[in-house]
Amino acid sequence: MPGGSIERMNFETVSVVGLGYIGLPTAAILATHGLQVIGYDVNASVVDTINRGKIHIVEPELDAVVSGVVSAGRLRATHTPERADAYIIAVPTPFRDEHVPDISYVEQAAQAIAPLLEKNALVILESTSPVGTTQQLCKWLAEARPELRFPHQAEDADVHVVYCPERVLPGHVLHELVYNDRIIGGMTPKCSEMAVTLYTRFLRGQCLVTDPRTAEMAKLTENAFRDVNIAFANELSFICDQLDINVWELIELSNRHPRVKILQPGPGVGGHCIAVDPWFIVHSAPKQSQMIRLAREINDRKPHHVVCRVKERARRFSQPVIACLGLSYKPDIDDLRESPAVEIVELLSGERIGSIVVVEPHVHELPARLRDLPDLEMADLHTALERADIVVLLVNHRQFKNVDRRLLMEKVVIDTRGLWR
Ligand code: SAJ
Repeated sequence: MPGGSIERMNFETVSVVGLGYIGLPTAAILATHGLQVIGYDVNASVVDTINRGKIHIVEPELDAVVSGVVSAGRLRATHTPERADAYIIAVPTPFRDEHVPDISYVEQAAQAIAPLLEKNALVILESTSPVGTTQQLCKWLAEARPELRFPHQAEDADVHVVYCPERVLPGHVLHELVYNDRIIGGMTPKCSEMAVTLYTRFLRGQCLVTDPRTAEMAKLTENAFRDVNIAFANELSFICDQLDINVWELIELSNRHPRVKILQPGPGVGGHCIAVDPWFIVHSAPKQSQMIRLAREINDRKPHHVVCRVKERARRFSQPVIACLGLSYKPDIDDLRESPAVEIVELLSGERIGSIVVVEPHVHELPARLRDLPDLEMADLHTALERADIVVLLVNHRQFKNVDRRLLMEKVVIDTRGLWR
């Protein structure tokens, strides 16, 4: 730890701004560790759901934890921001057209909490953010509260500001929140010390202290690293299709080398993180980010490649039934954000090759993007397979793994995940 003695702040109340995939589990974990947590969200139905002890997202075991802390009176959700000792901002940071980062939700969060800030308050930004966002956050807060000193203005600031990225894997959030190491990018050593004090209330991993710009870049780097590695696997799949080689076998064999660990090709890269965050690096340093940009482009090309393969294989049919298995962006979750499977179904529908039957065991209805498309409906797995001429496996859900292989006989099978090889 840089800096002098650790001032043991006695945090009693924490306000979590944004109760989504990161904010809600974080609020719940803090509440189970003796803190009084106020969750603030602009979405009224989210607030109502949480106050009833329920959750609006799918994440293993989160429902039980939220129900417990709400009924114990340790977590409460609200539409209006309330005063606390510490504020954790976990709002979305999407991009606009041309992959320009949109940090307007961070700005709105700053405006919401600024009037409540008191001397010695701690403000933590957890949202994945372009480099420089934490400094910008300090400026927004300082503009709103000119009578307080902020850490970009003075080392001995009144309000302490830290960037501390979330790095948890959807589907394993409650475990990773506690056991992952945490990067702490304080604007000053004192800011970091305070954040370490708060996180060690529940953290079993280590706190790794740095400055906010390095912390912001570290988060982006982790996801860009994974994106580049998936792009390598996806590029191999293009090459193997061309050379008529089984890419799954190829990767399995290559990975038997002690220093080779190739990831898996798929229908493309989805989710709200890996398909988005590398663009924040490209936007900040476009000339220097050539491989990161190319990886994004390769991964974005994959859904089109899958559609071309379906078109080729569909030529021998007139009006085939195409079963598309899975819509979520990865297995065993309900999250459809940036999902390549949704994009593939939409593109296939636009090709008017035949009729499409979608199977997605984790959602009850088609997403808005697909709802009104012609010749497209949802069905259960068995019905879809019975009716299909062409089966396109898009997500390696557990339910699809042990499908009765007799139902696949005499059908064209395009397995984008290597699940049935
Ligand atoms: N994918 C492949 N091949 C692979 C691995 C993944 O095609 O070998 C695809 C998945 O199918 C999915 C996409 O990549 O469409 C992303 O899935 P993922 O499991 O790699 O990652 P996310 O987006 O669920 O979570 C990532 C994690 N980052 C890293 O592993 C570096 C997580 O730790 C982050 O906290 C999260 O992004 C985030 O919030 O940023």
